[in-house]
Amino acid sequence: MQRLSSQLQQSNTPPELVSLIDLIAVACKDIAHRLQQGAMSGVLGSAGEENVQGETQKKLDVISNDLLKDYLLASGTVRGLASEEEEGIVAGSDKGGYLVAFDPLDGSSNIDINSMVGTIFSIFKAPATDAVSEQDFLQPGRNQAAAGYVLYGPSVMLVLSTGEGVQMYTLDQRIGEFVLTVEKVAIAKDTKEFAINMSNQRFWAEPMQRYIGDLLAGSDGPREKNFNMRWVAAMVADVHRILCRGGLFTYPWDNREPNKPGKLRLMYEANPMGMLVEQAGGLAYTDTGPILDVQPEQIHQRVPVILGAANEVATCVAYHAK
Ligand code: AFP
Repeated sequence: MQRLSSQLQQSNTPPELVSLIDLIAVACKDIAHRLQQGAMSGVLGSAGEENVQGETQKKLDVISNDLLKDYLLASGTVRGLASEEEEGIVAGSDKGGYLVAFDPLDGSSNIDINSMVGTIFSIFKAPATDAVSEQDFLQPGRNQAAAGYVLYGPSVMLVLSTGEGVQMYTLDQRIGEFVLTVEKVAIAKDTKEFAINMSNQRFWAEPMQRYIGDLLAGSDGPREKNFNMRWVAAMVADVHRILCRGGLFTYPWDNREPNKPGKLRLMYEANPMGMLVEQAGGLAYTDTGPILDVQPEQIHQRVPVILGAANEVATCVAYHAK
C-alpha cells in the first residue's frame, strides 16, 4: 500500500509541503501514542489553566499543542503558526515557506471518556515578506495550500487535501506509517442523516429551528422522508462520518452569547474542514455564504457552520434566505 510521503511525491505537491505534511503526520503519531497510553501516562484530566478562548485546558490539549509546536518550529519549513491554544501567532523560521494554523486536540471534552478526538490543520503559503505577522494568516480559506486532520479513533486516520481531491490514510501500526486507504473521497449530494447539538434548540435563530423541525417531522412533514441524527461532540469525528457516508453537520449561531457568531473557529476548524468538504464535492457555508470566502478579521474568529451533502446544505441555507 502507498505510504503518505510517496503518494504525495507522486502528486504535484511541492517538496517543502510534502515534508511539512509528513512532519505533521509524525507529530500526530506521537499524540496518538500519548492518547493510547491514557490514564497509564497521567495525561488525562484538566491542566488547571484556561486558554485564550476562556476554555479550561485538558492536559492533553497542552501536551498536543507543545508537541506540534516543537516539531513545526524545528522543521525550518514553517514561517509561523497559529493555534487554538496560543493567544497570538508564533514566529518560526525566516526561510519557512508555509504558515500553519491548527487545533491540536479537537473534541477535548471527549478525552476523559475515551471517545474520539482529532488534530485539525490548515496550511497557507508564507508571504514574500520577512517578518511574519497575524495579518499574514488573515487570508480567506480558499487560499489554503493544504488542509487535513488526524482522527484518533479505533484506527488512527489522516485525511488530507492539497487541492487535488481528498485522500484518506490509515496508520499501519506494524510499520508506523500512514498508508493510502481511500484514493478519492466523494460526498453524496443528498442525505438522510444530520448532526447538531439538539440541546441548544431553543437558542437557535428561527430559520434553523424551522429547518431542523422539518427534518424531525420526517415522512409526514414537508421533507417527506425520515432522517437519522448523530452528534459525537468532536467536529473532526462528525466530519469524518460525513466524508465516509454523507450527511449534514451544523453548529449554528445561537442567542446564548449573541455577539458570538458561532462556537467553531474559522482559521483552524471551519476553513480546513471547509476545504476537505468542498474538495469531496460537498458544500461548507456559514448562514450566508461559503466558509472559504470569509475574509478573516482575527485568528480566533468564530463562524456558524453548515457543511456536508451539497443539496442538503443548499436546502438548509435557503431556509435562512427566506
Ligand atoms: P472541545 O474541543 O472544547 O470539546 O469542543 C469541540 C468543538 O469545538 C467541536 O469539535 C464540536 O463539534 C463542538 O465543539 C461540540 O460542542 P458542544 O460540546 O457544545 O456540543
